[in-house]
Amino acid sequence: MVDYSLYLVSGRELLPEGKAYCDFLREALEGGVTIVQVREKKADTAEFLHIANESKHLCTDYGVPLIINDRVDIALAVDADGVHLGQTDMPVRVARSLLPPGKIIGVSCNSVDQVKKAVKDGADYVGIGAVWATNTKQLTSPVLGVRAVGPMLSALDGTSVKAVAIGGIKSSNVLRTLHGSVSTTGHRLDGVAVVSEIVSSREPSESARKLKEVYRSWSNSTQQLGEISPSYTTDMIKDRVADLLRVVKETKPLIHQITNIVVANQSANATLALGASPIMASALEEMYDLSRILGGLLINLGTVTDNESMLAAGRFANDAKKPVVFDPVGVGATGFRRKVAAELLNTWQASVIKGNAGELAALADSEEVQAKGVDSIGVGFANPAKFVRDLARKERCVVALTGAIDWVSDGTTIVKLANGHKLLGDITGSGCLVGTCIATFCAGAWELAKNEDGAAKLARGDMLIGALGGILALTIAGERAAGRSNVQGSGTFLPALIDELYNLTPEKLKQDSQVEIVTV
Ligand code: 3NM
Ligand code: MG
Repeated sequence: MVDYSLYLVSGRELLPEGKAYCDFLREALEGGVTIVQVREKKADTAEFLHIANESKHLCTDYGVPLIINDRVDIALAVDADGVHLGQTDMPVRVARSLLPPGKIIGVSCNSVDQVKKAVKDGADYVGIGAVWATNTKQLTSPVLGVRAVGPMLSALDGTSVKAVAIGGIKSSNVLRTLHGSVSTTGHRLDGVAVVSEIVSSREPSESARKLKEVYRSWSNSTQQLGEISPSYTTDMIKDRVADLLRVVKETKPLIHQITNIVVANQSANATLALGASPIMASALEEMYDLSRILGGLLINLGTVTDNESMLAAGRFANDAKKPVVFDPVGVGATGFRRKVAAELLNTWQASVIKGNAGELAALADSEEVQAKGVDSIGVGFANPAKFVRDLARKERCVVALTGAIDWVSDGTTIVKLANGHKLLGDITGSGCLVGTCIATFCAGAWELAKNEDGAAKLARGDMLIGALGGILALTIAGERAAGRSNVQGSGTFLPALIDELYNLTPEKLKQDSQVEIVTV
């Protein structure tokens, strides 16, 4: 059994000045690298052979397999454990026929078709990349993004072919990479491959150790989203949602919102009404500081002018294991919004994605529901329960589909919520207010879990309950506001809605909520 978990690819040109190759490799092995590939793009044959020999001795000392990039002759000459082949290198079948039995063959893949072909050709593992942008290699194919890895892993279902991701993987994004790179069938990566993060480090053993530690805690974690999740009952959901409102009122978490000009004021008021504290900040320079103190982050795509801040805020929030709620307002409306949303979701891991049918259909590349601007057209999905469950599995987070009926799933549990009132559709930004309320309840969930070990998680806390709580709070407040005798229409409804959020109690929330757990 080969351990692919921390796959080091060499790149001598990246060594820090004065660092000898053999010292570097020994330190990296000491730090826990589990497999080594010697990649020499500029060396002539004699030099390549020399480096391969030195590497072979060191790897043998540590019991770590040695792979040679591209050159089957060098692999044979040093009795390496295998070769790694690019798409334009020697075909797998030819390499297999030249190598002794039992040698490892890996193939670089940039698409599902390439993975399928590698499997058919008899590869032992695939290197999936480039997952992130990198300066280490002149890329010949587009950067994949984390979200493209899952479908490639699906192509390995039912085979024994292993997979590592490569390209721009650092200690700062390795958990995001591992968490995001899972197929909807639950197929995960077997490891991560890195060049610069270890090679250009002054302390390669420390860099390796850090990466390995993240991999270890992630692979040991049992609470993977969509795999094993707590089994909920409707009473449990109602109790936990009520608890979150209590926690929000007690702890007054800071809710950082990068949102649009249309709803900023009412979103800030809704946050305050729930007992939390809003900050509507969007300057790039303050994103880091805010990530240290916030309880929840909301990123709302309503007016896209702050993409750099949105990227940074989400990364910092992931790093601090805080909830990130993404509201892809009008994402189907323009190519630009689609592009920004994809970039955001490839960079950080959302904890909750909430949207209407048109928005979520656009995110999921589904033709089933169309949108006009920020509004959905038509009756919605034929099977909304299955839709949210599948999108949650794909995006590796909780998905909330809002409408007359709201559907929420973490990829395992699917919950149907029936609260709400028509007047919510008659004011602007009620969907955005749902996002605000979800971020606020998720902050409550984070608060409850902040001292738990979250080594393998992108956000601490039960984000399913956070999402349910946010939706229930707004829809129940909407019902209560609409029932007030002084509410004449949408104009008087909005302040009444804020009042009802202000007066909402854990008891009212529990009493009014219409929650149903469904299966597909
Ligand atoms: N292969 P770093 S990306 C060697 O996409 C290599 O197949 C890639 O280096 C591929 O960890 C890459 O420094 C370079 O970004 C990875
Ligand atoms: Mg090659």
